Parts: sequence; C-alpha cells; structure tokens
Amino acid sequence: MALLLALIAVMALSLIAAGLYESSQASWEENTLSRARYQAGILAESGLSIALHPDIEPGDVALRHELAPGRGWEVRITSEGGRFPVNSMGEERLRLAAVEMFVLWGLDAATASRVADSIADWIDSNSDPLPNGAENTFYAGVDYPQFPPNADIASLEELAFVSGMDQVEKVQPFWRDHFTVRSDALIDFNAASQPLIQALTGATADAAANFVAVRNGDDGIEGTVDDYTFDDSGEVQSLLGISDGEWSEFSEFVTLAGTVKRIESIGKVGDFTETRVILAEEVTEGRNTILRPLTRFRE
Ligand SMILES: [Ca+2]
Ligand SMILES: [Ca+2]
Repeated sequence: MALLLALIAVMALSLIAAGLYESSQASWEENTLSRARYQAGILAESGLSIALHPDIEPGDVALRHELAPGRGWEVRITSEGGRFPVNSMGEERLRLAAVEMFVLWGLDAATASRVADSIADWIDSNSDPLPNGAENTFYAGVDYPQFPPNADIASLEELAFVSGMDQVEKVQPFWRDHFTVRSDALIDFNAASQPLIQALTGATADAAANFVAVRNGDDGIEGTVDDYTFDDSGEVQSLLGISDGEWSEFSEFVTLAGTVKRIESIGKVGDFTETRVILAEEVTEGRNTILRPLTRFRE
C-alpha cells in the first residue's frame, strides 16, 4: 500500500515537473523572441545614428552593415516629397492628379473622383460637399457624426476613415506608402513613384517608366549610390515629353530637392526585423548641411 502511494506520488510529481518544464520552455522561447526583437531594435537605432551623420550620402555602404551573419541593419534615405501631400488636396490640380493616380492603381473613375473630392471636403473648412465629395451629412448618416474634422489630416490612420478609402485599399493595399502628411507639401520628382509622376504630369506610361529608370541608375534599384539626381527641370520635362506650357500648369507643386528626408532603418536578427523611421529636415549650419530630426516612429 505504501509502495503504491509512493508510486502515485512519484507519478504526480513527474507530471508537475513535466508541466513546469513545458511552461518554462514556452517562456524561454518567448524570452529568446523578445531578446531578438530588442536586439533588432538596437541595430535599427544604430543604422539611424549612422544615417544622421553629415558625411553619409544615400546609398553609402555604411548604411547596409552586417555585424555578424544574419545580424545587421539596412537604411534607406529617401525624400518624403516622393509621397502625395494629402493636405494639399484643396488644390484642384492635385485633386485631378489623385484621381489619375487612383485610376492607375486600378480604381474606376467614378470612385476615384469620389475619394479625391471626399479627401478635399475632409480638410476644407466649409461643410458644402464638392460635386463628388462627402461632408457631415454623409458621415452622420453612417454613424460617424464627428466627421469630417474640417482640418488638416494629422495621420494616415485618419485618412483611412475618408469616404471611399476602403475601395482604394482594395486596389492598393500599400496606399499608406504613397501618401504623406509631413512633407514640405511639394512633390519631389527625385523620389515620386511612376504612377504619381504620370498622374501629375500627364506623361505617357513609357515616358514616366523611362524617367524612373534613369533615376534608379544602372543597378535599377532606388536609393543606391548609382542613382541619378535631377537638378534641372528642363531635363525632367524633355525626358517626360512635357511642353513648357504643360509644365507651368503644375510646376508650383513640384520640387527636385524636397527638404524633408525619410530615413528608414531596418535592424535584422535572423528572421526578426524591427523598423525605425526618422523624418528629418535638411538645414544648413555654417558650412555643413545637417539633418535635423522632426519626428520618429516605429513601423
Ligand atoms: Ca469640409
Ligand atoms: Ca467642402
């Protein structure tokens, strides 16, 4: 009897031990995971510090660094002006460009026009809807009586609430990568996507594709050392096949040197990655041009 009891006790203890082992195993794995994330975050931060150094140019080798196999960082420096300045949608020309861009993404023309007008209504101070737009009467009817705020859009998550953006999401799941609320409001042709350039200028798809190919350099990759930077709008015009008259219709919204840079740093530890982003403004201090951080966030 005593032997049987001891046997049962041993069995019970081993079950408990096995259980403890199982649960400690899980938390040990969790710790490994959070440790990897933490280290990836540190590596991403290291990449950012290097990118902010005044002597570092986009595409510099120091921006892609491997400390040990599978551990390192990769930084991309681009112009925030490559993205559509959503708070400038009050400008009719930019609204038309947005419609074109949505259509190039695959949206039908009627929905594209509805979204563009609705974004403009969202930010304009009045409550009169544009021909295809949406003001409070619309949003109140769909249980959002607090919309629109009739003020600048503060974040891209806010943009997601605008009437029709759900349709945009269906054709372009990565629409957030194509808009900005933090640039200098000009579209930087040294960073803008082919559809955006095509939509704003009315250039042919071939001309816009060729323009982007010239910009990307021989390796065909954006953001590397062999990238070509346009500094003469005449050269841009001739590559895109745009006349002086056409250019003058939208030139006030264009720059070739956007002042807000987007620095994206990805830290990698094995399969884990952590991304840190800094938007920084180029400022001149004495003889040096430095990047002054405006905002930072995780992605
Ligand atoms: Ca409004
Ligand atoms: Ca309005």
